[in-house]
Amino acid sequence: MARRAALALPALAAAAYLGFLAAPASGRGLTTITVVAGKPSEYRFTVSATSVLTGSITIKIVNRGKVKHSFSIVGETTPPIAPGKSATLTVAIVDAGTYPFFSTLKGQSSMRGTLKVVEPAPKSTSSTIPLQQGAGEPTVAPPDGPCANPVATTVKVQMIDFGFILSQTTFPCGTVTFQIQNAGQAAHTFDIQSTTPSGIKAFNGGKTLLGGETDTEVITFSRTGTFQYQCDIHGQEFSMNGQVAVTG
Ligand SMILES: [Cu+2]
Repeated sequence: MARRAALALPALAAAAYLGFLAAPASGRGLTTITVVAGKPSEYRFTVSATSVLTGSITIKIVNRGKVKHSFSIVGETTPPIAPGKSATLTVAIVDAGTYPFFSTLKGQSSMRGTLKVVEPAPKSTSSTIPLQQGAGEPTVAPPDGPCANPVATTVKVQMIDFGFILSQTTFPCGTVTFQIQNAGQAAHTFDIQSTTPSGIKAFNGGKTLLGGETDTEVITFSRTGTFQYQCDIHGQEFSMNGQVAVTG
């Protein structure tokens, strides 16, 4: 099987990601407001919020006056509410705008107002971190051999849900500083192989980074060759892995 490109999103992973984004944030679009009728003025409404968010809006109307009042908005109307009693209306308003409300009872046409409904502000997430240009897969496969001429290199690594973007996937042997940033929302690790003192390739482990977090990891490549990297959490299931070429 051909190795997946670093940016490829497996269908399963993509679906899970979209599902996560579609889930509403807590409290968003679910609003409860209170309307007082009859107090401080018998033929006025007092509303607890001047503007609310689009979505499901629950309105509790409390009659603190001395006569019955009703409350009507977007075609939904309470029954007449006796003094001291309350009623609740739940309405769905999907478009931002200014919506009139009023009492429908005889002689109460002055008892009216408007409710301003606004769109929620866009939720800022770590996924808005600009993605850098990716290097793709290495085009060379250096043989396993000693490092004759060590060079210090810096490689930028971005984690996304679910893959890696490396600023370069081919670099010289020597000390490599990986500047790692999790640009996704899920937690990830960047775990890359190098050659151990006993001469075998082994993973170095990687710090778990939450969405938006960064870390710097310094790895010394004492031999040339190809080396694997992976997310220890999603490496197998979501093919969140790849390889680098370390040249002499
Ligand atoms: Cu991961």
